[in-house]
Amino acid sequence: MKYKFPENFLWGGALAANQVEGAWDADGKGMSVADVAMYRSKISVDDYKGHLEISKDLIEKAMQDNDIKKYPKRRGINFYEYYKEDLALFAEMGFKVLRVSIAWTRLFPTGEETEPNPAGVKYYRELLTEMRRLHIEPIVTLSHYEMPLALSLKYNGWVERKVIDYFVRFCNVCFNAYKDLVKYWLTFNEIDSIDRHPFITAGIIPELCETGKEEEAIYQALHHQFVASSLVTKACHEIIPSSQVGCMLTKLTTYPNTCNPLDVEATLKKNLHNYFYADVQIFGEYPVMIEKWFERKGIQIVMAPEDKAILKENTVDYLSFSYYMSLTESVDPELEKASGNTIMGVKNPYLPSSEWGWQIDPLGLKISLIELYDRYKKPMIIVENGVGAKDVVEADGSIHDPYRIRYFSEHFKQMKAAIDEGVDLFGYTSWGPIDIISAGTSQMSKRYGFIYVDQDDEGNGTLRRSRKDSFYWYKKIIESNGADL
Ligand code: BGP
Repeated sequence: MKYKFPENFLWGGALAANQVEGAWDADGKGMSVADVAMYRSKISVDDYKGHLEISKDLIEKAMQDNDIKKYPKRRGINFYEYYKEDLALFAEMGFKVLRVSIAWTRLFPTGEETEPNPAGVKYYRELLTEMRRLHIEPIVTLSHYEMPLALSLKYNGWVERKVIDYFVRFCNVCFNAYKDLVKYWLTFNEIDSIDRHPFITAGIIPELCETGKEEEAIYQALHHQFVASSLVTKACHEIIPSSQVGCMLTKLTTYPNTCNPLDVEATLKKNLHNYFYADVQIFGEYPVMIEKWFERKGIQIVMAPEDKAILKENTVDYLSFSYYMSLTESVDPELEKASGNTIMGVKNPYLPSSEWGWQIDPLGLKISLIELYDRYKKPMIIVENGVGAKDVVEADGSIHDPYRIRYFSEHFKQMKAAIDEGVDLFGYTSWGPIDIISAGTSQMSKRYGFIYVDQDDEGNGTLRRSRKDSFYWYKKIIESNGADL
């Protein structure tokens, strides 16, 4: 029984509306930034970094193009229609918790409406009610790559301060409409990823930025998201006194490639920059080293007089984060280029990689948990973790995924080891408990689920759901609260 987790540990899974729902223009929903994300087949460093960029021209073409095969996120896995069946499968596994997001454009199609779309409000009420009926606790992400495309085209997304008010309006509708159903809220998904994916996270279109000021625009947009996160945290506590509001970080734990102090210094800077995003939402102020970094880079952020107080007085209740891999940093640019097949950074020779080049590091999760708890002393929940893989359906319909069971088993053991060292971890939601559309590549073949969905990268298939071997394994883990690890 050495792996038994704390009583009431919240085991479950995590989804995002834009990657599962489909029904991209149903019942009054407006177009979101995700709806113009195209399918990408190759996974190379350049392609990975390149294809996430966007242009007004690409957007306008996509808005006229109804070839849903080109835009996999428009179809997702049709969760919008099948959610009762999928929730029943999650309940069969014994889920205590499910993380979902509310697509902003189902409630506010362009983001600027003064009243919400009733059909959107109704859909999420039915989804959340069904989760409650199945005794599954919702964790609701308010911004998960689903901002209105109209705000991106009209204002260059979050660069415009006015978008704060539109987001607060959207969140207030959610808090009031679902206050009897939802206790746990998350503001921005992987808020740190704005500097890696400025369009899907903040609606920023490079050509709408002042030439040479693209990076400044990203951090201006980020500041507006920080202010919005604080304002909605305040509103949520007022509307739902028992609520818990969290921030969310991509935990990119990075190791130095050698003990050369230059590598160590580069790694330290990378890890501190990664913390910056949670620092602001947990400590309520910008770290002085980030302010100095802005000065050196000539980045000037416009703040309103009231912003510092807003940030300081409305910090979050808990920290959530995603963890998939660890990274390795070298000051030698040739090394990074030479390693080639990892999506980011230098390849770590001590670690295996997934088929998409993400380095699999279970101990890195324990390291991450200890680092984060030591820094923030806040209750934590892991809200994304898992391995994308090309699963095979056998002739008899079975799907054997020992690699996924091994990935989870090793990561769960490290979670328990961290808890035994004093870390306050209150839950875990695997990423993509059911196969869904990849955020980064829009592929279906990058499968994360315990449940297989019959659909290929081009959208062919019956959408039939099938239990993989890992479905039965995770069910046992939840039943035994980890004792069966
Ligand atoms: C995170 C996103 C998730 C999820 C995950 C896996 O950044 O928050 O939405 O997609 O990445 O990435 P991918 O789907 O590209 O494999």
